[in-house]
Amino acid sequence: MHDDTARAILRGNDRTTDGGAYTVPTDMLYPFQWNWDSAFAAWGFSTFDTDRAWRELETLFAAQWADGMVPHMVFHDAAPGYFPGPDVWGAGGEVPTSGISQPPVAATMARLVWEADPEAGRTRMAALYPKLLAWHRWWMETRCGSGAVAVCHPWESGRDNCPDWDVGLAGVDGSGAGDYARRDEAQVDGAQRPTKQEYDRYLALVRFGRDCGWDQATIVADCPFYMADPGMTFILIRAHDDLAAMGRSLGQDVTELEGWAAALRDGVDSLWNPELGAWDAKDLRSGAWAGIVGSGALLCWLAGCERPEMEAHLARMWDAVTYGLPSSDPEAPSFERKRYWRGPVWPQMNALIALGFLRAGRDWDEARLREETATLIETSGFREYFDPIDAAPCGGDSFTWTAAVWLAWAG
Ligand code: 9WN
Repeated sequence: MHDDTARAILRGNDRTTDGGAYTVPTDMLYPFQWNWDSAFAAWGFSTFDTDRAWRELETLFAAQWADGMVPHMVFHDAAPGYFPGPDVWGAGGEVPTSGISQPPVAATMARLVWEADPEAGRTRMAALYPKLLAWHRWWMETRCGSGAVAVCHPWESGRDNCPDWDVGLAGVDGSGAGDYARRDEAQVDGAQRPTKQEYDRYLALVRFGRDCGWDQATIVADCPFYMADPGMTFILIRAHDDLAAMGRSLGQDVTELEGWAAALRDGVDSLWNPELGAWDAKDLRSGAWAGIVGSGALLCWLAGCERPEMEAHLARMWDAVTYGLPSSDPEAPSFERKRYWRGPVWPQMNALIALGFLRAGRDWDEARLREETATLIETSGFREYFDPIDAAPCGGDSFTWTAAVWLAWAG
Protein backbone atom coordinates (compact mmCIF):
# COMPACT_ATOMS: atom_id res chain seq x y z
CA MET A 1 0.00 0.00 0.00
CA HIS A 2 2.84 2.38 0.86
CA ASP A 3 4.47 1.39 -2.44
CA ASP A 4 1.36 2.52 -4.32
CA THR A 5 1.29 5.79 -2.41
CA ALA A 6 4.98 6.40 -3.09
CA ARG A 7 4.55 5.77 -6.81
CA ALA A 8 1.50 8.05 -6.85
CA ILE A 9 3.55 10.81 -5.18
CA LEU A 10 6.27 10.56 -7.84
CA ARG A 11 3.65 10.60 -10.60
CA GLY A 12 1.79 13.45 -8.90
CA ASN A 13 4.94 15.56 -8.63
CA ASP A 14 5.87 14.77 -12.25
CA ARG A 15 5.79 17.88 -14.41
CA THR A 16 6.61 16.33 -17.78
CA THR A 17 6.16 18.82 -20.60
CA ASP A 18 7.38 19.04 -24.19
CA GLY A 19 10.56 20.59 -22.82
CA GLY A 20 11.47 17.62 -20.64
CA ALA A 21 10.54 15.47 -17.70
CA TYR A 22 11.14 16.57 -14.15
CA THR A 23 9.58 16.26 -10.74
CA VAL A 24 9.03 19.06 -8.26
CA PRO A 25 10.17 18.21 -4.70
CA THR A 26 6.61 18.90 -3.53
CA ASP A 27 3.71 20.87 -4.93
CA MET A 28 3.48 24.59 -3.99
CA LEU A 29 6.41 24.85 -1.56
CA TYR A 30 9.03 23.95 -4.19
CA PRO A 31 7.51 24.45 -7.68
CA PHE A 32 10.67 23.90 -9.79
CA GLN A 33 13.33 21.26 -10.45
CA TRP A 34 15.96 20.95 -7.72
CA ASN A 35 19.29 19.29 -8.45
CA TRP A 36 19.82 16.65 -5.79
CA ASP A 37 16.09 16.08 -5.33
CA SER A 38 15.97 15.03 -8.99
CA ALA A 39 18.84 12.59 -8.54
CA PHE A 40 16.94 10.88 -5.72
CA ALA A 41 13.74 11.02 -7.77
CA ALA A 42 15.54 9.14 -10.56
CA TRP A 43 16.53 6.42 -8.08
CA GLY A 44 12.88 6.11 -7.03
CA PHE A 45 11.59 6.02 -10.63
CA SER A 46 14.17 3.32 -11.44
CA THR A 47 12.14 0.86 -9.32
CA PHE A 48 9.21 0.97 -11.75
CA ASP A 49 10.03 3.10 -14.81
CA THR A 50 13.69 3.26 -15.80
CA ASP A 51 13.03 5.37 -18.89
CA ARG A 52 11.43 8.01 -16.70
CA ALA A 53 14.39 7.76 -14.29
CA TRP A 54 16.87 8.59 -17.05
CA ARG A 55 14.68 11.41 -18.35
CA GLU A 56 14.78 13.06 -14.93
CA LEU A 57 18.58 13.18 -15.04
CA GLU A 58 18.64 14.17 -18.72
CA THR A 59 16.34 17.13 -18.08
CA LEU A 60 18.53 18.29 -15.19
CA PHE A 61 21.68 18.11 -17.30
CA ALA A 62 19.99 19.93 -20.18
CA ALA A 63 20.24 23.00 -17.90
CA GLN A 64 24.01 22.55 -17.39
CA TRP A 65 25.98 25.75 -17.82
CA ALA A 66 28.74 26.08 -20.45
CA ASP A 67 31.39 25.94 -17.70
CA GLY A 68 30.04 22.56 -16.48
CA MET A 69 28.11 23.80 -13.44
CA VAL A 70 24.75 22.12 -12.92
CA PRO A 71 22.46 24.60 -11.16
CA HIS A 72 20.67 23.90 -7.93
CA MET A 73 17.31 25.01 -9.31
CA VAL A 74 15.92 24.99 -12.84
CA PHE A 75 12.96 27.33 -13.37
CA HIS A 76 11.12 25.40 -16.09
CA ASP A 77 7.73 27.00 -15.44
CA ALA A 78 6.66 30.36 -14.17
CA ALA A 79 5.56 30.20 -10.54
CA PRO A 80 4.61 33.73 -9.63
CA GLY A 81 4.92 34.36 -5.93
CA TYR A 82 7.87 32.02 -5.43
CA PHE A 83 10.71 33.82 -3.74
CA PRO A 84 13.55 34.10 -4.66
CA GLY A 85 12.50 33.37 -8.24
CA PRO A 86 14.33 33.69 -11.57
CA ASP A 87 14.28 37.51 -11.58
CA VAL A 88 16.13 37.61 -8.26
CA TRP A 89 18.79 35.12 -9.37
CA GLY A 90 19.32 36.60 -12.85
CA ALA A 91 21.07 33.43 -13.99
CA GLY A 92 20.95 30.66 -16.59
CA GLY A 93 20.43 30.57 -20.33
CA GLU A 94 17.39 29.65 -22.37
CA VAL A 95 15.86 28.13 -19.23
CA PRO A 96 16.46 30.37 -16.21
CA THR A 97 18.24 28.78 -13.27
CA SER A 98 19.71 29.65 -9.90
CA GLY A 99 23.39 30.60 -9.89
CA ILE A 100 24.81 28.02 -7.48
CA SER A 101 25.03 24.24 -7.51
CA GLN A 102 23.96 21.50 -5.09
CA PRO A 103 25.38 18.24 -3.65
CA PRO A 104 26.76 16.19 -6.56
CA VAL A 105 24.91 12.94 -5.88
CA ALA A 106 23.81 12.50 -9.52
CA ALA A 107 26.62 10.07 -10.51
CA THR A 108 25.96 7.91 -7.45
CA MET A 109 22.24 7.82 -8.22
CA ALA A 110 22.86 7.28 -11.96
CA ARG A 111 24.91 4.20 -11.09
CA LEU A 112 21.99 2.81 -9.07
CA VAL A 113 19.59 3.63 -11.90
CA TRP A 114 21.88 1.86 -14.36
CA GLU A 115 22.09 -1.20 -12.11
CA ALA A 116 18.28 -1.37 -12.11
CA ASP A 117 18.30 -2.05 -15.88
CA PRO A 118 21.87 -2.66 -17.09
CA GLU A 119 21.09 -3.23 -20.75
CA ALA A 120 18.77 -0.30 -21.42
CA GLY A 121 20.84 2.00 -19.22
CA ARG A 122 24.06 1.62 -21.17
CA THR A 123 23.20 4.05 -23.99
CA ARG A 124 21.57 6.52 -21.63
CA MET A 125 24.60 6.52 -19.34
CA ALA A 126 27.02 6.80 -22.26
CA ALA A 127 25.26 10.03 -23.28
CA LEU A 128 25.21 11.39 -19.73
CA TYR A 129 28.80 10.47 -18.93
CA PRO A 130 30.59 13.50 -20.49
CA LYS A 131 28.13 15.86 -18.81
CA LEU A 132 28.68 14.33 -15.38
CA LEU A 133 32.43 14.43 -16.00
CA ALA A 134 32.24 18.14 -16.90
CA TRP A 135 30.29 18.85 -13.71
CA HIS A 136 32.80 16.95 -11.59
CA ARG A 137 35.60 18.93 -13.28
CA TRP A 138 33.76 22.16 -12.45
CA TRP A 139 33.75 21.21 -8.76
CA MET A 140 37.43 20.33 -8.83
CA GLU A 141 38.49 23.46 -10.69
CA THR A 142 36.31 26.07 -8.99
CA ARG A 143 35.51 24.85 -5.49
CA CYS A 144 38.44 22.70 -4.36
CA GLY A 145 41.26 25.23 -4.04
CA SER A 146 41.61 24.50 -0.33
CA GLY A 147 41.89 20.77 -1.02
CA ALA A 148 38.30 20.02 0.04
CA VAL A 149 34.97 21.10 -1.46
CA ALA A 150 33.81 24.59 -0.50
CA VAL A 151 30.35 26.13 -0.84
CA CYS A 152 29.56 29.80 -1.53
CA HIS A 153 26.01 29.64 -0.14
CA PRO A 154 24.36 27.44 2.49
CA TRP A 155 21.81 26.47 -0.19
CA GLU A 156 24.67 25.01 -2.25
CA SER A 157 25.24 22.41 0.48
CA GLY A 158 21.60 21.31 0.46
CA ARG A 159 21.68 21.52 4.28
CA ASP A 160 20.59 25.13 4.42
CA ASN A 161 20.51 26.28 8.03
CA CYS A 162 22.56 23.57 9.74
CA PRO A 163 24.71 25.02 12.54
CA ASP A 164 27.80 24.18 10.48
CA TRP A 165 27.28 27.45 8.57
CA ASP A 166 26.69 29.76 11.56
CA VAL A 167 30.32 30.83 11.84
CA GLY A 168 30.52 31.76 8.14
CA LEU A 169 27.11 33.43 8.01
CA ALA A 170 28.06 35.65 10.95
CA GLY A 171 30.29 37.55 8.53
CA VAL A 172 27.49 38.21 6.03
CA ASP A 173 25.66 41.54 6.19
CA GLY A 174 21.96 40.90 5.61
CA SER A 175 20.84 44.40 6.47
CA GLY A 176 20.15 45.41 2.86
CA ALA A 177 17.58 42.67 2.27
CA GLY A 178 14.65 45.10 2.19
CA ASP A 179 11.04 43.94 2.24
CA TYR A 180 10.19 40.59 0.76
CA ALA A 181 7.55 37.94 1.23
CA ARG A 182 8.76 34.42 1.93
CA ARG A 183 6.65 31.77 0.32
CA ASP A 184 7.93 28.96 2.52
CA GLU A 185 6.32 30.30 5.68
CA ALA A 186 2.94 30.47 3.96
CA GLN A 187 3.12 26.68 3.50
CA VAL A 188 5.04 25.45 6.53
CA ASP A 189 5.16 26.48 10.20
CA GLY A 190 7.90 29.12 10.49
CA ALA A 191 9.29 27.31 13.56
CA GLN A 192 10.34 24.50 11.18
CA ARG A 193 12.12 26.82 8.73
CA PRO A 194 15.21 29.10 8.77
CA THR A 195 14.93 32.40 10.63
CA LYS A 196 14.50 35.83 9.02
CA GLN A 197 18.08 36.72 9.94
CA GLU A 198 19.31 33.67 8.05
CA TYR A 199 17.07 34.44 5.07
CA ASP A 200 18.30 38.05 4.90
CA ARG A 201 21.84 36.71 4.69
CA TYR A 202 20.93 34.08 2.09
CA LEU A 203 19.52 36.89 -0.05
CA ALA A 204 22.63 39.05 0.43
CA LEU A 205 24.66 36.14 -0.97
CA VAL A 206 22.37 35.80 -3.97
CA ARG A 207 22.76 39.53 -4.57
CA PHE A 208 26.53 39.20 -4.40
CA GLY A 209 26.53 36.44 -7.04
CA ARG A 210 24.14 38.26 -9.34
CA ASP A 211 26.07 41.52 -9.08
CA CYS A 212 29.28 39.83 -10.24
CA GLY A 213 27.43 38.00 -13.04
CA TRP A 214 28.01 34.67 -11.25
CA ASP A 215 31.70 34.97 -12.06
CA GLN A 216 33.37 32.07 -10.25
CA ALA A 217 36.75 33.75 -9.80
CA THR A 218 35.05 36.66 -8.01
CA ILE A 219 32.88 34.34 -5.93
CA VAL A 220 35.81 32.22 -4.82
CA ALA A 221 37.93 35.28 -4.02
CA ASP A 222 35.38 37.62 -2.46
CA CYS A 223 32.01 36.05 -1.68
CA PRO A 224 31.35 36.96 1.98
CA PHE A 225 30.44 33.33 2.69
CA TYR A 226 32.85 30.58 1.68
CA MET A 227 33.15 27.42 3.74
CA ALA A 228 34.80 24.06 3.19
CA ASP A 229 32.54 21.14 4.02
CA PRO A 230 33.40 17.53 4.80
CA GLY A 231 29.88 16.44 3.75
CA MET A 232 30.15 17.86 0.23
CA THR A 233 33.68 16.50 -0.04
CA PHE A 234 32.60 12.96 0.89
CA ILE A 235 29.72 13.16 -1.58
CA LEU A 236 32.05 14.24 -4.39
CA ILE A 237 34.64 11.56 -3.58
CA ARG A 238 31.93 8.91 -3.72
CA ALA A 239 30.53 10.43 -6.94
CA HIS A 240 34.01 10.33 -8.53
CA ASP A 241 34.32 6.65 -7.54
CA ASP A 242 30.88 5.85 -8.98
CA LEU A 243 31.50 7.78 -12.19
CA ALA A 244 34.86 6.06 -12.60
CA ALA A 245 33.23 2.64 -12.15
CA MET A 246 30.69 3.49 -14.85
CA GLY A 247 33.41 4.95 -17.07
CA ARG A 248 35.35 1.70 -16.90
CA SER A 249 32.26 -0.24 -17.97
CA LEU A 250 31.88 2.15 -20.89
CA GLY A 251 35.51 1.71 -21.91
CA GLN A 252 36.55 5.23 -20.90
CA ASP A 253 39.94 6.27 -19.55
CA VAL A 254 39.14 7.15 -15.92
CA THR A 255 42.62 8.18 -14.78
CA GLU A 256 41.50 11.77 -14.28
CA LEU A 257 38.58 10.74 -12.06
CA GLU A 258 40.78 8.45 -10.01
CA GLY A 259 43.23 11.32 -9.55
CA TRP A 260 40.46 13.66 -8.38
CA ALA A 261 39.19 11.13 -5.84
CA ALA A 262 42.71 10.58 -4.51
CA ALA A 263 43.37 14.33 -4.30
CA LEU A 264 40.18 14.91 -2.32
CA ARG A 265 40.93 12.01 0.03
CA ASP A 266 44.19 13.80 0.85
CA GLY A 267 42.61 17.25 0.89
CA VAL A 268 39.81 16.34 3.27
CA ASP A 269 42.40 15.81 6.00
CA SER A 270 42.38 19.62 6.31
CA LEU A 271 38.83 19.26 7.70
CA TRP A 272 39.72 17.02 10.61
CA ASN A 273 39.21 19.13 13.73
CA PRO A 274 41.49 17.63 16.39
CA GLU A 275 39.76 19.43 19.26
CA LEU A 276 36.34 18.19 18.24
CA GLY A 277 37.76 14.80 17.29
CA ALA A 278 35.59 14.82 14.19
CA TRP A 279 35.22 15.95 10.60
CA ASP A 280 34.19 19.59 10.74
CA ALA A 281 33.33 22.46 8.38
CA LYS A 282 35.76 25.36 8.18
CA ASP A 283 35.21 29.02 7.36
CA LEU A 284 37.75 29.72 4.63
CA ARG A 285 37.49 33.49 5.17
CA SER A 286 38.44 33.50 8.88
CA GLY A 287 39.98 30.04 9.25
CA ALA A 288 37.53 29.28 12.09
CA TRP A 289 36.09 25.82 12.65
CA ALA A 290 32.33 25.35 12.78
CA GLY A 291 32.90 23.19 15.86
CA ILE A 292 29.92 20.91 15.31
CA VAL A 293 29.44 17.27 14.35
CA GLY A 294 26.87 17.60 11.58
CA SER A 295 25.25 15.06 9.30
CA GLY A 296 27.92 15.93 6.72
CA ALA A 297 30.50 14.25 8.95
CA LEU A 298 28.34 11.11 9.01
CA LEU A 299 28.93 10.75 5.28
CA CYS A 300 32.56 9.76 5.89
CA TRP A 301 31.69 6.08 5.37
CA LEU A 302 30.19 6.95 1.98
CA ALA A 303 33.65 7.94 0.80
CA GLY A 304 35.69 5.38 2.70
CA CYS A 305 37.07 8.18 4.93
CA GLU A 306 36.06 6.79 8.31
CA ARG A 307 38.25 7.26 11.38
CA PRO A 308 37.87 5.48 14.74
CA GLU A 309 36.80 8.68 16.54
CA MET A 310 33.73 8.89 14.31
CA GLU A 311 32.49 5.59 15.77
CA ALA A 312 32.01 7.25 19.13
CA HIS A 313 30.07 10.15 17.61
CA LEU A 314 27.90 7.71 15.72
CA ALA A 315 27.16 5.72 18.87
CA ARG A 316 26.29 8.94 20.71
CA MET A 317 23.90 10.05 18.01
CA TRP A 318 22.17 6.66 17.81
CA ASP A 319 21.59 6.84 21.56
CA ALA A 320 20.44 10.45 21.76
CA VAL A 321 17.53 10.18 19.33
CA THR A 322 14.94 7.50 18.59
CA TYR A 323 14.53 7.64 14.83
CA GLY A 324 17.39 7.62 12.36
CA LEU A 325 20.37 9.95 12.46
CA PRO A 326 19.72 13.65 13.06
CA SER A 327 20.87 16.51 10.83
CA SER A 328 22.92 17.95 13.65
CA ASP A 329 24.53 16.90 16.91
CA PRO A 330 21.66 16.23 19.35
CA GLU A 331 23.94 17.05 22.29
CA ALA A 332 25.02 20.47 21.00
CA PRO A 333 23.33 23.64 22.31
CA SER A 334 22.35 24.56 18.72
CA PHE A 335 20.15 21.44 18.40
CA GLU A 336 16.49 22.17 17.56
CA ARG A 337 14.51 19.02 16.94
CA LYS A 338 11.96 20.52 14.53
CA ARG A 339 13.86 23.34 12.84
CA TYR A 340 14.86 22.18 9.39
CA TRP A 341 18.59 21.28 9.27
CA ARG A 342 19.31 22.03 12.93
CA GLY A 343 18.15 18.66 14.22
CA PRO A 344 15.38 16.93 12.26
CA VAL A 345 16.03 13.65 10.48
CA TRP A 346 15.94 13.69 6.67
CA PRO A 347 15.08 10.56 4.67
CA GLN A 348 17.50 11.21 1.80
CA MET A 349 20.39 11.86 4.21
CA ASN A 350 19.61 8.58 5.96
CA ALA A 351 19.75 6.84 2.57
CA LEU A 352 23.14 8.39 1.75
CA ILE A 353 24.57 7.60 5.18
CA ALA A 354 23.30 4.05 4.73
CA LEU A 355 25.05 3.69 1.36
CA GLY A 356 28.18 4.52 3.34
CA PHE A 357 27.43 1.87 5.94
CA LEU A 358 27.04 -0.68 3.14
CA ARG A 359 30.37 0.35 1.65
CA ALA A 360 32.04 -0.10 5.05
CA GLY A 361 30.38 -3.47 5.72
CA ARG A 362 28.39 -2.01 8.62
CA ASP A 363 25.31 -4.03 7.76
CA TRP A 364 23.85 -3.76 11.24
CA ASP A 365 23.94 0.06 11.14
CA GLU A 366 22.49 0.04 7.64
CA ALA A 367 19.60 -2.22 8.68
CA ARG A 368 18.84 -0.09 11.71
CA LEU A 369 18.81 3.12 9.68
CA ARG A 370 16.60 1.54 7.01
CA GLU A 371 14.10 0.21 9.53
CA GLU A 372 13.91 3.47 11.48
CA THR A 373 13.45 5.46 8.25
CA ALA A 374 10.63 3.09 7.27
CA THR A 375 9.01 3.56 10.69
CA LEU A 376 9.14 7.34 10.31
CA ILE A 377 7.36 7.16 6.96
CA GLU A 378 4.81 4.58 8.16
CA THR A 379 4.07 6.67 11.25
CA SER A 380 4.03 10.17 9.81
CA GLY A 381 3.74 9.91 6.04
CA PHE A 382 5.90 10.97 3.12
CA ARG A 383 7.07 14.18 4.75
CA GLU A 384 10.11 16.32 3.96
CA TYR A 385 11.75 15.70 7.37
CA PHE A 386 10.80 14.45 10.85
CA ASP A 387 11.40 15.11 14.52
CA PRO A 388 14.03 12.48 15.41
CA ILE A 389 12.74 12.10 18.96
CA ASP A 390 8.98 11.60 18.55
CA ALA A 391 8.70 11.09 14.75
CA ALA A 392 6.45 14.15 14.35
CA PRO A 393 5.97 15.07 10.66
CA CYS A 394 7.74 18.27 9.58
CA GLY A 395 8.02 20.46 6.48
CA GLY A 396 6.29 19.70 3.19
CA ASP A 397 4.02 16.72 2.52
CA SER A 398 3.88 14.20 -0.37
CA PHE A 399 7.59 14.71 -0.80
CA THR A 400 9.41 13.35 -3.84
CA TRP A 401 12.64 12.21 -2.19
CA THR A 402 10.80 10.57 0.68
CA ALA A 403 8.73 8.57 -1.81
CA ALA A 404 11.85 7.73 -3.82
CA VAL A 405 13.82 6.61 -0.78
CA TRP A 406 10.89 4.44 0.30
CA LEU A 407 10.71 2.70 -3.08
CA ALA A 408 14.43 2.27 -3.63
CA TRP A 409 15.62 1.56 -0.10
CA ALA A 410 13.54 1.93 3.07
CA GLY A 411 10.25 0.29 2.11
C1 9WN B 1 16.55 26.05 -1.11
C2 9WN B 1 14.14 21.19 -2.31
C3 9WN B 1 15.21 21.84 -1.46
C4 9WN B 1 16.30 20.84 -1.05
C5 9WN B 1 17.24 21.40 0.02
C6 9WN B 1 16.39 21.92 1.17
C7 9WN B 1 15.41 22.97 0.66
C8 9WN B 1 15.46 25.16 -0.50
C9 9WN B 1 14.61 26.01 0.41
O1 9WN B 1 14.56 22.40 -0.32
O2 9WN B 1 16.13 24.07 0.19
O3 9WN B 1 17.33 25.32 -2.01
O4 9WN B 1 13.83 26.81 -0.10
O5 9WN B 1 14.70 25.90 1.63
O6 9WN B 1 17.17 22.42 2.19
O7 9WN B 1 18.11 20.40 0.46
O8 9WN B 1 17.05 20.47 -2.17
O9 9WN B 1 13.63 20.06 -1.67
